[in-house]
Amino acid sequence: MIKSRLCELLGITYPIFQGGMAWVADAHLAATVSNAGGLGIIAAMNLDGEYLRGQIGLCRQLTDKPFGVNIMMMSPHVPEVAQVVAEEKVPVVTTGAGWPGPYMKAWLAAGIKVVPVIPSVAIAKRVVREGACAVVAEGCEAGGHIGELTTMTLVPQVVDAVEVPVLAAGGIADGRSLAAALMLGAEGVQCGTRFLTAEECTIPECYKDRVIQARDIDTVVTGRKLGHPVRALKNSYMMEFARREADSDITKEELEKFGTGALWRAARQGDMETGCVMAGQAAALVKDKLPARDIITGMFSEAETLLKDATKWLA
Ligand code: TUI
Repeated sequence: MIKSRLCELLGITYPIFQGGMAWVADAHLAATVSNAGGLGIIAAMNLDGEYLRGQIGLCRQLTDKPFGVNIMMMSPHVPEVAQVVAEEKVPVVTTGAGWPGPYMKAWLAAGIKVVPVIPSVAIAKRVVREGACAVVAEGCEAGGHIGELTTMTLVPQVVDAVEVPVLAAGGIADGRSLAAALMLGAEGVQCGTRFLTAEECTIPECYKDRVIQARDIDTVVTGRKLGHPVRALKNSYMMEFARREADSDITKEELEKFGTGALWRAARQGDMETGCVMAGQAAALVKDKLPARDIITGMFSEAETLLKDATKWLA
């Protein structure tokens, strides 16, 4: 069995988080992952407290295992959803796309374990100083909003900089990448793209098929001009975004407006051409639709075999 400090700390069997993907990570997917022994995470995304409270209630009906809520710090509803998670005393909160500092005291006072997703060493150190019990170090192979550094370089630097357990994210979708993350010093992983094709994931089949069809160079990053780069699968929407971004006559406001609703169109409407089909570079490693439980047990058994066999490298 692969075990780490995270299993005891969070009450999970496998040290794996399912990423809090906007318009994807609902109570149904989160409860399935938690029931399979990982940590399922509900995305608060940019919806309000009422939506989140409903999802937390539903998740509690579907599982008695620990689960998490991801708070996207760019959402206009952060103050409200931050209060909802504290009132509901959700077991774990993860944060992304910004600085969670102002809310951390209230979450910690409610007994919540806070695990921010971070893109750099400096931010990792700051969140740990504020009371984070672990961090997810996310490399730019990931889908959605990303930082500058790769998983390979970010993870060991964060491991060296903080005492708390580090989870690796970005580019992890099978037993090999899981084993490699552990070798970098991570004590667990967070996977988003791999769970997009879980049978229990409620996105349209055409989104799952796009992920399965994706080849190595099929993702692209846009949005640098806006200060929040986003990785997604190449399609007409992403190409048009890149064209407008390169056009100096187009303002940031116009560009933001072009981006609004694009992920919703892909993930809820199945619009694969004018929607933003967010996925990480690991999409090229995802080849099948499986129950979330089989994704998790498959990754861990493959990693275990590889790690047991790793002495083959020693002369
Ligand atoms: O947050 C993510 N991935 C996301 S969020 C998202 S929703 C969105 N959609 C369109 C545009 C922008 C966002 C889709 N995917 N991953 C975790 C992550 N966090 N990546 C980078 C960061 C991050 C960046 C800056 C975390 C902290 C941070 O702090 C800066 C500061 O303010 O100190």
